[in-house]
Amino acid sequence: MELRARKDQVESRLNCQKVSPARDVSSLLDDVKQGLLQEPRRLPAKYFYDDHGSQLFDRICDTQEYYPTRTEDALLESVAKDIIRHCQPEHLVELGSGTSRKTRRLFDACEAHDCTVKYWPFDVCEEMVKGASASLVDEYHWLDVNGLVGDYNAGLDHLPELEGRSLYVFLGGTIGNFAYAEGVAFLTELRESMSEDDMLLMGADRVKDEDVLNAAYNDKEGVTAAFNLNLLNVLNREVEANFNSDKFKHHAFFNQEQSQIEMHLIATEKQTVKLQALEEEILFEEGDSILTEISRKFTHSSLHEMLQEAGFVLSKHFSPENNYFSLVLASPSS
Ligand code: SAH
Ligand code: AVI
Repeated sequence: MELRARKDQVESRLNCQKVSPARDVSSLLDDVKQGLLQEPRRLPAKYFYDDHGSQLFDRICDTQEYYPTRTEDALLESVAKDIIRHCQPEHLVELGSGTSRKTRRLFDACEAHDCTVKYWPFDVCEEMVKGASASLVDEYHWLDVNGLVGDYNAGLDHLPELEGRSLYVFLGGTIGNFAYAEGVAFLTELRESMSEDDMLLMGADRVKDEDVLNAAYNDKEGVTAAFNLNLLNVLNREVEANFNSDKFKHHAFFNQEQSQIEMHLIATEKQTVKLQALEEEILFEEGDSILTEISRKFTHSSLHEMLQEAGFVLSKHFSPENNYFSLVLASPSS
């Protein structure tokens, strides 16, 4: 095929649109006011994912210690054909799609089954959606990619209405970044936006040896630390703050009682930080912390309970021999 014709053919399969919020959500300034100017200090994890933060997350996935990505990828590779055969989707809608690296296992399975899906990657990071979409149309010559840029916490009602069965995909264990009630509320909202023969494929990280969990969030190369500290750069840029990242350190540990990893930024000395956009200052004492992320770890049964509470009926539960990770395929209960 001539270069021009090939380029046209690729471009006709590539789209990207913004998804407007279906309801009001707090802005970064609101979240900073509520989360940083009061104690205990905390911020929503979605602010990690500016362009640089998203690239750092992608590097985390390749660290030796961060087992979730390769475990889920291997599991998906082994069960993708089963999932596609069972579901026969016309659309694949992915929440928090990032680089879509593992989703390729599903496209490979579609190819094997002659099942031509349209792909709808939905992510808050525009650069990631655009970059991943461009690579995918190049790799899969039959694939239409319609990137969606927006915040899934702002509701799902403004997602495009799709004809035919959709497989909703929510990978990586990102459901663990929601507190229990928020996770159930999010899954309930997702279930309510689904048609009765749509399906959900969700990945969730499992409880395991504490050392393995702690190591995954404290990699030796310091990529997770850089990912956590990058949040301060986001605040410096977006709230005109003057955080000095040399005066904070990354701290991540498994909280057994809550069954979750907690990531914090800890002030290493007493300091005052200015937030110009808010005309505010924060005084940090040495040792003060900001909770930047929780990452919940599930048991077989806690995962089922959450899905059930959100109104899903489980079709299949896949896990590897070491039970490090789960992939669940579920349908909305009628
Ligand atoms: N699914 C990928 C990426 C997981 S990282 C994987 O399994 O590797 C979490 C992803 O969710 C990031 O790409 C991040 O940008 C996206 N994300 C986080 N909060 C979001 C929100 N509120 N709305 C939309 N996307 C969000
Ligand atoms: C995206 N999410 C599932 C990751 C996790 O493991 O909770 C984010 C992450 N944070 C630190 N490392 C990876």
